[in-house]
Amino acid sequence: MLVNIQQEIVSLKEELSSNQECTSEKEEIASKKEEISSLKEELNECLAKDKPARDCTDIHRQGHTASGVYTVHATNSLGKTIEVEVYCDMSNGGGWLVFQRRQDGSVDFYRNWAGYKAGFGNPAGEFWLGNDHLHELTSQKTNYTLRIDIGDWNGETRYAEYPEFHVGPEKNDYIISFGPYSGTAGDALARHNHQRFSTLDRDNDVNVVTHCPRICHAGWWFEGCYDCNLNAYYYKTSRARYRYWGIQWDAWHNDEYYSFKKVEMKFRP
Ligand SMILES: [Ca+2]
Repeated sequence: MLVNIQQEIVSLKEELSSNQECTSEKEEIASKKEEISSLKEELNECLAKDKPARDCTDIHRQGHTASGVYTVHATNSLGKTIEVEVYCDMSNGGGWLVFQRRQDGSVDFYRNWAGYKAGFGNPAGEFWLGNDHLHELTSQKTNYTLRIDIGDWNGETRYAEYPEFHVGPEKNDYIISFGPYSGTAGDALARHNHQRFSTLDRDNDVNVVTHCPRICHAGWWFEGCYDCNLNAYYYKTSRARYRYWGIQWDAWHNDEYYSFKKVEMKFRP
């Protein structure tokens, strides 16, 4: 009897020790797996460093954490790689490619089709990046998020975000498209989803009796005409002199004579 028990103890001990081996082996495998995944990450970062940046998220990944003007690469309609100077906003998680800014009225935004196509102003100040670049840059990855930061004359700022942001090619009049709203500014852009771009010399809006760009003094994705008009006249006060001419976001300060103080439009993957 005693011998049996002793034998059983020995066999249990053996089993235990073999299990411990098993456990330590598992631990070793797990640690190797971790090592491999960290090496993979390192390799990817290294490869990304050598690749030209396609947007501000690539710039951010390359280790640039200061907001400012950077050069990104895009492919134009002829399939040629081009360099584009953009402003990268590294706040709010970083990697935002800014394509529009209003802040002091130093740049005239009442431009024709060619002006909006090519872009105007300076990325470090007030500017429009250009509709061709918007099409090229938003076509590179499948899901860019559009973010709009707006500041009023009381010093308050609010934002609106829309996933799946894309701007179509010139042959379709730069149709804008995006997904559902989130944010704090309210949704004043939904009405403009899938609209064509219109300028003072090209009325592509859906309002057959009104020339929206002229009435609203802007180049924009007008519908018939707007719930927001962010390229309008810059007033150095909250009160617009002319109705519809102010920088407007109807979901916040819903007043046809209101005009906002600061706007930035940007996107990132
Ligand atoms: Ca019209």
